Amino acid sequence: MSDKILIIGACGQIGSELTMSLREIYGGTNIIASDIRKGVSELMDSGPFEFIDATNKDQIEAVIHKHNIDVVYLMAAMLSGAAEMNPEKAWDLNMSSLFHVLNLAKAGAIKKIFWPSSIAVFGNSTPKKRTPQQTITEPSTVYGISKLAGERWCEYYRTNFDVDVRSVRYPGIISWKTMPGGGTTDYAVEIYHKAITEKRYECFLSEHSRLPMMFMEDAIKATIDLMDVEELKEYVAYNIGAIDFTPKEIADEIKKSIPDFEISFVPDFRQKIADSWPQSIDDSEAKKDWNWQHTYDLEDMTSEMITKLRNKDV
Ligand code: AKB
Repeated sequence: MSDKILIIGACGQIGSELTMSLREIYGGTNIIASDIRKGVSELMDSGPFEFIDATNKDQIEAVIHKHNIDVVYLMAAMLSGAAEMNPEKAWDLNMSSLFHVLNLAKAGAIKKIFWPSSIAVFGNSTPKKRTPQQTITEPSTVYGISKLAGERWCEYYRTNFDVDVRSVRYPGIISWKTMPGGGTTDYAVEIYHKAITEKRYECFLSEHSRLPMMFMEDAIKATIDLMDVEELKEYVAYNIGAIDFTPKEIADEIKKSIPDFEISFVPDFRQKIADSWPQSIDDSEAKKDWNWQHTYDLEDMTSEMITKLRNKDV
């Protein structure tokens, strides 16, 4: 019999595509989507849905019991830009939801957890190029502090209570189906939408801000592959890398399909966040331990984004 899986935060950017992929693999009825708000009809109509406020342990526990859940993907989080505006709310959402799920696993209510970490665990003192798995982690953002603390708590529950919790440090994720919200890497999604609808984009990062990024297909594959591994070899939260580019480089790639596209640069408070993050990621440990390999480069991704967005109402 298939595991019953609960996704908390199923209507967000990664959660929504993860839910649909898991439903395709394991069947709609085995995958319970949940969020504080309703999702798009594709998600609402393809399997069970429950309302859950991720900060409310009773609500999570009730749904776990109701559906006999084995595995939880906890995707609810406040991202970097939004977290700088709401530090306490971000800390509360990002940490209390994790504690609830870790404690439910410790008590034996579920057997496996996926929790997303981020390149935000790194900070200004981290080596910027090909940032290694193990290096200085001194994040300077509210979001980064919550992700680093989360990684340490996952490690603690794994070591002391034998909780099977797994994580990857997502870079910026780019997709055409669902918009991200509140992140620093969001520009790399907005740019495609604006290129198609307005042929111009005002970028909130400077033209040479290089950041690690990944196409959604690769991010979903990394998540599901890591959860499928029999046993974690070494790390609770793995670096995963794919591509890295600057706003100017992505704009130049878009111009190959939309020659009259124009970009301007008006950096805002998110520039400081971007400046504190790595430019590229060394993911050799993930490659070694669970055969991680990305597929999409900037060219493939741009061509798919433009084709798909042109066929969709944006
Ligand atoms: C953000 O920009 O906050 C996120 C992230 C890199 O974790 N996309």
